[in-house]
Amino acid sequence: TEPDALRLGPHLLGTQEPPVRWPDYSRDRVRPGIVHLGIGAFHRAHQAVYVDDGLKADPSWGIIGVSLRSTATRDALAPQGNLYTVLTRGPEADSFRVIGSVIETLAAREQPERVVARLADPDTRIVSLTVTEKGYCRDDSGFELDTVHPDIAADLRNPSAPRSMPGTVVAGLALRRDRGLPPFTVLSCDNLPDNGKVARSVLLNYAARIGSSLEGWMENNLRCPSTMVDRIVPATTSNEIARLIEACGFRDALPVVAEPFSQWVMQDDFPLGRPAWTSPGITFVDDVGAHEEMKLRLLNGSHSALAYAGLLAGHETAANAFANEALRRFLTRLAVDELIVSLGTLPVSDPLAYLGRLHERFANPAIRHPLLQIASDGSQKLPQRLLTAARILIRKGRLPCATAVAIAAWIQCWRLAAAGRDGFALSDPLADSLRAAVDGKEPAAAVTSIFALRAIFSKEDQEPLAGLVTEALEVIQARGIAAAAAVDPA
Ligand code: CS2
Repeated sequence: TEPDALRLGPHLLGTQEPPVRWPDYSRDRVRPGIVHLGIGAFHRAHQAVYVDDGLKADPSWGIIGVSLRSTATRDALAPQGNLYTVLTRGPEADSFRVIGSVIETLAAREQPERVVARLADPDTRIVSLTVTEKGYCRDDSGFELDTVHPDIAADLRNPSAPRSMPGTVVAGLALRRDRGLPPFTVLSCDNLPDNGKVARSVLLNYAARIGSSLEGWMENNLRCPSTMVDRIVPATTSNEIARLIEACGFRDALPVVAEPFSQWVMQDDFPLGRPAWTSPGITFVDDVGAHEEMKLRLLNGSHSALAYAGLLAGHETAANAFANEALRRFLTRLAVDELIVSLGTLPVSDPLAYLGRLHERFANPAIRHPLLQIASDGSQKLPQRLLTAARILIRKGRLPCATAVAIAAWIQCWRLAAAGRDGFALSDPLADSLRAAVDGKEPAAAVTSIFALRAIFSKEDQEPLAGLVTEALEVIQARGIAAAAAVDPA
């Protein structure tokens, strides 16, 4: 085992030379201002970096990072004084930055009272969220709370030791109201259209179950600005840990790895204030919708298509799949002929330039982004990434042929997963239903049962979409993904 002196920690602050960039503020002065729920790699490579940027100007916005499920992040970060490194990997060079904005990490399953106490603390003025799409516990409408969700049912029985995001946030809000404190601002940073509205809606639905006066108080006082977040952040592996020992001379048990690009667009609606956010990646706008839709469809829609088609073509990472010319052409056709066409008001003047930059990001060979990671939770991602575009195109009288190929690729991945094929261990909260829907079925029957899943598809999603997806699935089955991807629009 290595001596502790090698481990990243506060003892290294102020002693270190380049290449590492260290906090430019005195960490002793940092006070808590934000509680973040869902402290995974994405938060630490995105919002926590922007918060770090603002601490020199205003040290009152330190982050208390909470994991709702696991203890791994707390166990890795606490011994390092919650310091960690962002390893930014461009096509040519790496850069290293130690982030000090996280000042405490908590594991909610083990310390629920401490989490709720932190939420109810007057210092807490923002509660930010990266709990993934499924963390909102939405029902089939995508907007309301699923009150029969097992975590929600458990929280309603035992509201003081919550497990779900809505249960946790509302437990904090209820205490604040009892103490005469104003609500914190809830800042959703998940890849959902109108993420602020969705957050607000599930929180109000949950509160209504606790009592109508709490719901009314939240209705009048709770602010949930919407945001669009963007940075490609694959899960950390032992490679990154080794790279830091080699380049920086210290051991960080949980660094994050990310691409150079980073962007955050949000509504400036923070009644209790916010950090001094002046970083170039941040834009404040009144209406985040157009930014979010463009990003969700062009980046995330392409990403999901690349993941399913890439897995079928035998690739493991996004950059490898993107180096496959047939897949690259397919993604271009998908975006240019269908996804861009589906968008209303564009927040950029040149969508093709945006797409070009996106494709450069996908091609970055220094980022090893596992396709299985992107492919996970498809049931939660497909609607806003691909289905909305298909529906809009159909309404415009056009056939979403490429989008149908992407949906068929997703179904084929589940057929292979159901058959136990190696490399198709897809994770999804609806895994059982998806497997049952496709297992042992021919394409047409598989598509019919998949389209009957109301958490994903609506009653209106029938012809021509189901037919196009069936045709594409037949081609994938008979001639492979490359053949399906090459088919030109009818
Ligand atoms: C990806 C996103 O895993 C996924 O589903 O599409 O995490 C993507 O990398 C980010 O949204 C980029 O901002």
